[in-house]
This record gives sequence, C-alpha cells and structure tokens, in this order.
Amino acid sequence: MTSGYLSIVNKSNENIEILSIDCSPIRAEIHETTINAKGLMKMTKPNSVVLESQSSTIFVPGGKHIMFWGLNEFDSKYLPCSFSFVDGDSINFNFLVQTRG
Ligand SMILES: [Cu+2]
Repeated sequence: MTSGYLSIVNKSNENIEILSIDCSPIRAEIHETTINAKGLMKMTKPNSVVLESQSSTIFVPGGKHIMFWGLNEFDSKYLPCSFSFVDGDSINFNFLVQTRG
C-alpha cells in the first residue's frame, strides 16, 4: 500500500466538507490515523473531512492521509484524483507519484 499527503487551503468564508476521493482506476480512500486506548495506531476511514473556513488542512504521516491500493503498477508520474464535496461539487488535482526509500 501507498500513502498520499497534501495540504489544502480553504480561502472561502464557509467550511467545506469533503466526502470522498476518487483516483480510479487506482483504489483510494481518505484515512485518519488514530491511537486507541491501548496506545496502538489504527487507521480509520472518516465519514467526511471538514476544511475550516480561512484555514489550511494538512494530510501528514501519522494523521490524515490518502491510502492507495495498486499504485505499484502505476506507470505514470502523476495520478489524477478528485475530491467530492457534500454540496455536490468536486475538484480535480494530481498527485506526484514518488518512490520513497
Ligand atoms: Cu491508511
């Protein structure tokens, strides 16, 4: 599996709620890393991610991230994806695909 990281700035005056990500044909999900009562790291799929008005939201190792399946066979440098929002809008963006040692 592979993880994707990004930062998003919401410059609008309203909160924006992301429902899902689509990077087909590559399977992708929004994940959140949490630590349970026993101190174990666990990944969960949140129902949505709220981007607060006039602030930035970051996806980083140990926090929110995008989980990919099947990216190892992906032979292009950029993976086109889109976020879908609660209001029905969506936004397209590209992930830069890199191998990390
Ligand atoms: Cu994950």
